[in-house]
Amino acid sequence: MKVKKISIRKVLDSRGKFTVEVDIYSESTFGRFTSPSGASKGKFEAKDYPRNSIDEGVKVFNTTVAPKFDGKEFREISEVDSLLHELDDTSDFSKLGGNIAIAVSLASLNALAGEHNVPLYRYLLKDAKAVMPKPVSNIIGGGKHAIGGTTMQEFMSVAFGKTFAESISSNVRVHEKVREKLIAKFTNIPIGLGDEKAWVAPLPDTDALQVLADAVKEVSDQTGVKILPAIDVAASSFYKGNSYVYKDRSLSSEEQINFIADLAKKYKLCLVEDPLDENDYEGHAKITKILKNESVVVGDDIFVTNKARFEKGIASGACNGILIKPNQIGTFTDMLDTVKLAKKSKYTTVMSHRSGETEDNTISHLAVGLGMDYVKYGTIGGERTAKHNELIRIGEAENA
Ligand code: 2PG
Ligand code: MG
Repeated sequence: MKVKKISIRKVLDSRGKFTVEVDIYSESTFGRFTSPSGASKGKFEAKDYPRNSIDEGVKVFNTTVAPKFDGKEFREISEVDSLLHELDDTSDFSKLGGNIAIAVSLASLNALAGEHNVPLYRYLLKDAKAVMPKPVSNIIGGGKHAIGGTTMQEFMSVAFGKTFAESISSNVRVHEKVREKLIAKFTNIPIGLGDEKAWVAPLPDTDALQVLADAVKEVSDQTGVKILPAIDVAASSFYKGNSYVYKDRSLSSEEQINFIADLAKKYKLCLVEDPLDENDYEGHAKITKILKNESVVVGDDIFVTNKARFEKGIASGACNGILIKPNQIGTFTDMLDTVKLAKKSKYTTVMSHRSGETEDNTISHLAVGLGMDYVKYGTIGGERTAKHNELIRIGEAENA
C-alpha cells in the first residue's frame, strides 16, 4: 500500500468529548479508525495525547507523523507500527499520544485489508474458520462511569447462544428485565443510564448483583439460552490508603479477596475483572488460585494490554484471562503480541471497548480475526450496537 494521503480530524465520542479520527488513502483504497477513550484508565496505559492535550496531539500528527507517512509504501502492518515507534521512542507513547498512534495503526490495517479486497476479519484470519466470540454486556453500572451508582463499575451478563445474534439478544433481554426490576424497586427515584448505557441505581453492590442474577435466571429460563452473570470490579478506582472503600464497608486486601471470591462462588460468576488494585500481582495470584475452576479472573488495569506487564502476571500466576484494549498499548502489532502470548499461555481473551466510544466497528473485526473468546462492548446505545451489529453481519456471512 502506497500512502497517497493521510489526515486527522477531531470528532465526537459518546460522552460528547472530542476524540481523533485518522483517514488513510492509497491508490486503490481507504482506511479509517476513530479512537475511543476510557474514564477508568489504568495507571500504566499509553498516554492518550502528548501533554494531555488533543490539540497538541493533532499538531504532533501534522508536523511529525503525516510527513513521514505521505508517499510511503507499506506491505505489512508491522512496518507501519515500527515507524510509529521510531517516531516515538517512549514506552507509553507520550510524544505522539496512544490515541494518535492507534488511530494511525488501525486506519492503516483497515486500508491494508481494503487493498486485498477482503473484510478486515478475513484479512486477519486468512483461510481459517471464523469462530464467533460470546458477548459480555454491561447491565448495571457505577464506579467512574456514573454518579450515584454502585461502587463496583460493571455488572454484566454473558450469554452462550448458538449464534452471536441469539447471544446478544439474550443479553438485551436481561437489560430490559433489569429495567423492569429497578422501576418496581424504586418507585419514586428516576432510574437512568451511565456512560456505557448500563442502568444506574442507588444500590449497594451486593443488591445490584442479586437483581442482575435474578434477571439472568429469568431470561435464561424463558429462552433456554445459558446466561451467566459477570462483574468488572475496577477495584483500583476505590482502593484508598490500603483499603477497598465501598459505600457500606471498607475492606483490607485479604477481606476483599474473600468478599469477591464468595460472590463469584455464590453467583457462579463467569468473569471477574480487576478484583484488586492494579499493582497487586500477589493478590491477583491468590484469588486466581481460589477461583480458577469456577470463574475467569480477567486482568484489565493490571496488564493494560502490555506484554511486559502481562509476562510478569503469567510468571506470578495473576489472573487466567486478559482484557484487550488497543488504545491502551497504541499499535496493532503490540496488541497482537499480547494476544498471541495469552493464547500460548491459555489465558481467556476478551476484546473490549472503552467507556467513551464512537460508531467505529474495527474492534469487532479484530475480535473475530484474532479468535477472541469474548467481546465486552456494553449492551445498547449506537456506539455499542455498531459493534454488535457488525458481529451479527459477520456471523451471518460466515454461517458461524
Ligand atoms: C473497563 C472499561 C470498559 P474504561 O474498565 O473495562 O468498560 O472502562 O474505558 O472507562 O476504562
Ligand atoms: Mg475494566
